[in-house]
Amino acid sequence: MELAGIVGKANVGKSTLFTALTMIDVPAANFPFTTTKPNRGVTYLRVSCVCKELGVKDDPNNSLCVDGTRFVPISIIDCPGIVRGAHAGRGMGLQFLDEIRQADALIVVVDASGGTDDDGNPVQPGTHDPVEDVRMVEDEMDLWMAELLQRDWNRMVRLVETKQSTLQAEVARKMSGLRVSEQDAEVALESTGLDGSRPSKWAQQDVLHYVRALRRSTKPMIVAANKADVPTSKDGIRRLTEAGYEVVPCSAEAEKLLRLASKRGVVRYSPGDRTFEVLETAKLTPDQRRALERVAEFMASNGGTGVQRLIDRIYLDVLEYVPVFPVEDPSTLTDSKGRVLPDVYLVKKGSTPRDLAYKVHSELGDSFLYAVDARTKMRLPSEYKLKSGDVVSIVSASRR
Ligand SMILES: Nc1nc2c(ncn2[C@@H]2O[C@H](COP(=O)(O)OP(=O)(O)O)[C@@H](O)[C@H]2O)c(=O)[nH]1
Ligand SMILES: [Mg+2]
Repeated sequence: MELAGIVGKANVGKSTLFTALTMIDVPAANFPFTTTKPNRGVTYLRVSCVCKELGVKDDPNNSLCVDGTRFVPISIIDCPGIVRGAHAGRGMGLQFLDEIRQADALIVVVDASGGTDDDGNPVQPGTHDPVEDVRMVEDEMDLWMAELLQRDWNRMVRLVETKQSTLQAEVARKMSGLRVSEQDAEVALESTGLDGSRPSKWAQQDVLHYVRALRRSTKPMIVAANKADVPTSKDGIRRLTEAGYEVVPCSAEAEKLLRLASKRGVVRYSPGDRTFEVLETAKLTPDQRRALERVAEFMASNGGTGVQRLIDRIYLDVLEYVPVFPVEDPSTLTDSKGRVLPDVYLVKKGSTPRDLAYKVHSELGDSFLYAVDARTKMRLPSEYKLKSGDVVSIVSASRR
């Protein structure tokens, strides 16, 4: 399952966001969730399902379908608050960094209203620049990654310069726990213009420059400009955007309130909706009514609470994942158990049918022969780039 980490300093709303994202109304009993830790949960990416277009009633297995929307489960972690010096073990530093090793991407939560200082203490709104908070997270990660490399630097340099290995192979080996591949290591090297055959000539700054490129491509981030319901957030959101970050203004608190109210049957609201409908006005106290009115006002100006948009943007726009539907039988659109459109897989943009086969199962990848487009029943060329909503059947040598 895909995994996103929620990171940021203390008191910006990480746990509120985590609670909102994981408070789910849909039956989810059949997923092998990693609920062993309290800070791990499951949220959903919402993509449009192909069931309506194809005129079938689906029987989802690895995801859920509600009225033509596929809910693709995404694992999320609420990380401990991060402080400057975390890479050297300050605060809960190393624990934070350990938690995000396996993440595909990071949601960096900031208090866009500028009402929280470096250590998480409340201050006068508008007095703290949220850009600094994103930089802090970036810096701590870069220093941590640089240290990881430098610990073994001399040995790596020797192997590379005696041509027993390459820098990208050594970096990938050293950082495989962070899901850094040899190709990632090579792309980062090219983007910096550093000489990978002479790492002994690299200065400390070069190492930092290199890991920054590596971090950007292997742990891309989106900024949750949280507390966007507070008026002073306008300025913070502008600063974050001007600094070049992918920014999604949001209110975790509003989303949490709506998901709770929806659970209790007070409102009709589905995550990602731009508005909600009050169902039981009579049951509300004046305070609750006012709270919902404030949420409605905020949503009208923000186009919703922004919380679901975070997940959609990070997976579909930042990571550029493409949802595809593998089936075993292209005529019935079923798997071996007869389930119609059982699964949706997220593949990276540019993936081929063989890449999909590997994602389903490494053996299926190894024995891959070709794939068939279930809509046209035509064989797909081997270099075909999968598109969103493709329904494909993989034909392998091992299949009878
Ligand atoms: N106004 C506003 N306050 C929020 C929002 N999200 C969280 N908060 C408040 O910010 C404080 C810190 O929230 P919490 O989730 O515990 O932050 P964490 O330390 O980052 O996990 C709490 O008082 C929350 O009620 C939001 O979207 N808007
Ligand atoms: Mg927290």
